[in-house]
Amino acid sequence: GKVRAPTHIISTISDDRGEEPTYAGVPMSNIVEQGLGVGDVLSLLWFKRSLPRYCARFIEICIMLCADHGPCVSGAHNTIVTARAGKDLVSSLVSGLLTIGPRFGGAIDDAARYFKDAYDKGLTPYEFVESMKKKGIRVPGIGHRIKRGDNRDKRVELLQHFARSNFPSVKYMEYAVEVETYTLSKANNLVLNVDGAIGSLFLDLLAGSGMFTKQEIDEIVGIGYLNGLFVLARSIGLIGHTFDQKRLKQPLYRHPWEDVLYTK
Ligand code: Q5B
Repeated sequence: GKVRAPTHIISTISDDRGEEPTYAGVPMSNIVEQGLGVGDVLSLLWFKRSLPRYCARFIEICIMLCADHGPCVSGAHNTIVTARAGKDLVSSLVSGLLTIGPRFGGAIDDAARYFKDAYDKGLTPYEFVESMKKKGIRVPGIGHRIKRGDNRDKRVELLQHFARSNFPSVKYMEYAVEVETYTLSKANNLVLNVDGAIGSLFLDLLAGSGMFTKQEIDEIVGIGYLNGLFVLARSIGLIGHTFDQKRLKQPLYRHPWEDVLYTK
């Protein structure tokens, strides 16, 4: 028989060798002709399967709602400073992306991990939050710099409304809401934030859609797919901030001395 030289790369999500490229086996023309959207493409390339329409729509809503949150957040600030230093698009984009992490935008995976673990173990919100406190870990997906119990994050409400109307089950999200009720009793800024809403609702999508085995869900949560949603979404805004600064011909940024506490 034929002897094939060993390959150096294994790839399973896309193929450009045929007449037309395929994503997870689905030809590009099918994607266009069926009127599929970015949520469907993401499902094919990240999860290697077509998901029900409401799942693809949920993914698209996450991307739209996280695309930008003004110029003052960490990512946009870095991008603006970099663009004003005369750097190119990619440099400005990645300098903003590099701020995404456990405090800013990158708490989705940990929120999913901790909420799943606590819910599956049957911990009450009190037991969960207090056990996190004992370990010295802030609850991922809880807390915001400007959002408060009396000034909720509209994005969270929109995601919750969509899921309550379209998902077969929202048990993880309802658990996250119970956690929020408890954390809000401790401090008014400890709201369920957009990372926590997406993290808990994606658990509901994975568990309730019937499209993933338990083992696949554990792998997705373990590997950490979900921060990718924020990275992807916020890239849209960071690119916009780069163009905005260039269009406005903004000069090199220098932080004012008056805003620095010089101390020994
Ligand atoms: N405390 C987000 O903190 C922030 C606590 C907590 C228990 C918590 C903080 C946090 C977890 C990570 C997370 C995603 C750093 C946030 C996002 C996207 C964004 C951003 C935008 C966008 C805010 C005051 C007291 C202290 C703390 C305690 C705070 N959080 N305790 N669990 N989770 N959250 N990140 O306001 O006793 O005084 O020492 O790390 O989910 O990034 O719009 O800006 O779209 O761009 O700086 O929405 O909550 O509060 O640090 O002064 O803490 O609350 O231990 O207690 P703050 P601090 P104490 S969404």
